[in-house]
Amino acid sequence: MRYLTAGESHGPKLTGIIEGLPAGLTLSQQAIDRALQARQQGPGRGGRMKIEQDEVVITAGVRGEITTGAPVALEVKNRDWANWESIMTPGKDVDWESKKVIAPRPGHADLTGSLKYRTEIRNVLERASARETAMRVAIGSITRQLLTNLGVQIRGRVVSVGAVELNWSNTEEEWQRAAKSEWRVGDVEGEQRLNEQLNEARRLGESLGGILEIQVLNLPAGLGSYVQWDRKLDGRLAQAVLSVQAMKGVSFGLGFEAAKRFGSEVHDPIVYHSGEGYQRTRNNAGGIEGGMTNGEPVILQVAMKPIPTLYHPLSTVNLETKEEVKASIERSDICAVPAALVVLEHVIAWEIAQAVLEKFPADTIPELEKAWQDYLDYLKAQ
Ligand code: EPS
Repeated sequence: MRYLTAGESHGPKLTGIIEGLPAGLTLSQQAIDRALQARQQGPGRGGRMKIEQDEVVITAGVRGEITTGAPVALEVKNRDWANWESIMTPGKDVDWESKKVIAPRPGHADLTGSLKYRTEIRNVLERASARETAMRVAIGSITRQLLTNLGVQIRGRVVSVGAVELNWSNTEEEWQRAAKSEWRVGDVEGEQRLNEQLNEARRLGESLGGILEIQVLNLPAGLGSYVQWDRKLDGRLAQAVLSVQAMKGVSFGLGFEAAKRFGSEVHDPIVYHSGEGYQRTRNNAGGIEGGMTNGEPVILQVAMKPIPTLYHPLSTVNLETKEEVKASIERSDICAVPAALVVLEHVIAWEIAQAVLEKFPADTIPELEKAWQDYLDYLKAQ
């Protein structure tokens, strides 16, 4: 499978095309819309999210609710475009002046993008914007539905925001709380500290990043491969995750902590249970060894930097006069960590589905389901 997205933050719409989806997948448009709405939530979001009410329009590759095997085309409209029509309309004479940006924001694509494409900053930030992640959630939601049918579950939680670490002991109850919490955390008292920190950031004109955890459950051993560098699943997941705006680091399982311990404290002993096959006594590897799933949950932690637009801006240079000025202030979120969790769950769903379809190439869902089930039976019978 492959996909492409197009669209500017304040242009008419976002567009996506997926190629290679098997025929016969029953798609719930409501499930896509629920994912889109989840991405818009969370404390710390800015004024834009009061304007948008993201909904997907499927325009190709699906008949009724069933994929046909043809490319699937998707659209998500930008409601805010109504306020930008004179500035952001393709194929028409537009107003180039009133939303021109001449003070690049440190931490953003602004300066380097404008140098590279010899264009003004507006054109750079419109495409670099995290608005694009709405389409990636819609695309990922389709592959998530494919995975759900196979029994694969993806879940996420916020580990920390700024300097606030949340309590966590990995119980089912905490996971349920995290799924419902607006901060996506399992620690009720922690939410209070998060709100206080957010208010402080708002008062100071600051922004906040955080650490997020995503788990993928019920995957069989053997997705991905060790035989060539670009087939290693951890490498592919890392690329997908780091391609999301503001993501700066990724680790698997024990992560960087593994580098500080003896090998015997890091690697996961293998056991055998008749009728169930091989298992591990713990999961420090985060479910991936040799670039392949090993049958344990795949566990990633991802670091998100604070959003670069600051209401109390850093110094920069006016591109026209070359004088030192304060960076431009675009309307912005203060903290988008819970929203980013939704995005990460969905880009991960895409990569996992990709690995599934590489191991079980299939033109149709029944063929995929049969190959999947046969393989699960084979693993259990070992
Ligand atoms: C973004 C800036 C803000 C965010 C936007 C990402 O948009 P605006 O400049 O219109 O206020 O709201 O995020 C979204 C629009 C979205 O859907 O997530 C940026 O510069 O990346």
